[in-house]
Amino acid sequence: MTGLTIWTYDWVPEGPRGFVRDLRLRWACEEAGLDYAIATVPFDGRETNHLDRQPFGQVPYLSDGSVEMFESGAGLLHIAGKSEALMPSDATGKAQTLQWTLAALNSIEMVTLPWWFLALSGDESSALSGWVAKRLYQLETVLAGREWLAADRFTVADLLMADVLRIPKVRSFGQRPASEAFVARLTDRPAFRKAHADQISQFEAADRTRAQATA
Ligand SMILES: N[C@@H](CCC(=O)N[C@@H](CS)C(=O)NCC(=O)O)C(=O)O
Repeated sequence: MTGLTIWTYDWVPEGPRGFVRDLRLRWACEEAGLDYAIATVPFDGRETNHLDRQPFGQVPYLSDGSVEMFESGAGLLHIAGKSEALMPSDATGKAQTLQWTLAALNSIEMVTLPWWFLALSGDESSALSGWVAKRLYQLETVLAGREWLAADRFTVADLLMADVLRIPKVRSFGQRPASEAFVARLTDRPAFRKAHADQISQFEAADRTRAQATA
């Protein structure tokens, strides 16, 4: 595949629809007006069927000519490098964007994801709750004082932070009006809405294909 191609699963159950991380990459391409294709790898057998492309059997991964990469954050930065719409080219703006992109993954999602996962498995009293509260309220203070995380404008850092914060269990944690306004603002962007709708449509089409195959 020569152009930018985002790889995701061919189908997922209802629960993760609208949240599969290929959406991050779709959203970035939509914001930047970049052409891209979607390609799929089977959900069934995911533990082993594409380890050569994503060593943890997960999605997304992308190809862009000779470039092949996994990790949604890495993919986002790769895409952001193609467009000023996602990352400013001046040194200060770029540094701020990189900093907040990494913070979304390594200071926020790094805490919220295991907490969410433990709760899913029934561990609501997780010791991680205090850590989640600390991080989310620290971020709330930041967002109360500004519209964008980096460079006084929309960047890929906002996209990623909003995607981390919009997980329903995270979004509804405590009273955090600035964070809620941030997520609402970001997910109201036409590029997000298109990416989200496209992901949902893809998996709904896969439902129909599966139903025909078993009819
Ligand atoms: N750190 C990875 C996480 C990827 C990830 O969690 N992907 C999920 C979908 S959003 C997945 O493939 N889950 C299936 C599995 O882990 O078996 C990234 O950001 O790309």
